[in-house]
Amino acid sequence: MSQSPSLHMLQTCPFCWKVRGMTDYLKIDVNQVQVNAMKTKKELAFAGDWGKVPVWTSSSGEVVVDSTPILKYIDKEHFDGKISARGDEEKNEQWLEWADTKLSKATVPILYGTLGSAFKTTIRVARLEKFGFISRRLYAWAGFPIMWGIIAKKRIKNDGRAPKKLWHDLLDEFTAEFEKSTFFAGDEPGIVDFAAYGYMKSISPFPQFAQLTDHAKGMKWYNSMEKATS
Ligand SMILES: N[C@@H](CCC(=O)N[C@@H](CS)C(=O)NCC(=O)O)C(=O)O
Repeated sequence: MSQSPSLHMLQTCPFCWKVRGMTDYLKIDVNQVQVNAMKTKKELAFAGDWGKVPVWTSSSGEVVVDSTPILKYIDKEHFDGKISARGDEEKNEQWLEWADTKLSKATVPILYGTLGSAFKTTIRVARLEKFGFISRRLYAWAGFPIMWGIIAKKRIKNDGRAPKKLWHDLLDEFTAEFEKSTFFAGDEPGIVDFAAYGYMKSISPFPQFAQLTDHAKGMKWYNSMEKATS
């Protein structure tokens, strides 16, 4: 008897949300395994030295790492590659790359860009993720100066735009590609839609999501994705 596929994940990880959107859309029965945020290397040792989430294990035991290859794999295994076939292949590749470089870099600035937001995010992450008793407390206090003081500050400085402006510019750029259709890929969501949705969805458990909800076109698309995956 074959087992359900499993997804090793972190609750707040944007790359995991990409995969979760697709499995929800395809209504795949997935065994979600929440890894300990402080022990990713150890708990993911079965996947070689990759050491990051998401990790997908198919029902036959095949292990796939890295969110975009996982999306393609799931689509192929469970839906005959129909999702990837939606839209133009070359354009899809170009925009997958766009999502994985541009949108992926916009999540940290909005969540950790100011002292107050970084503090709130860290506390919430500490609550949502699986930690040991001590490491949860350690993370809540030590995580935020690192995320805010080092990583977010550097990204904001490199980009030059305020985190909200960055997101609004990216959503303008993205939604301008499909003015006449519901999704990037047309009337039904394609692979780029799932990638982009994952990054945006990962902000949704945090109060900073309110900074994105006033982007009308972005929210129209986001709500359609939400509906398609529910
Ligand atoms: N390119 C990878 C990035 C995955 C990634 O960076 N995951 C983070 C969590 S959001 C992680 O597992 N970090 C643990 C580590 O690097 O030790 C993907 O798209 O899946």
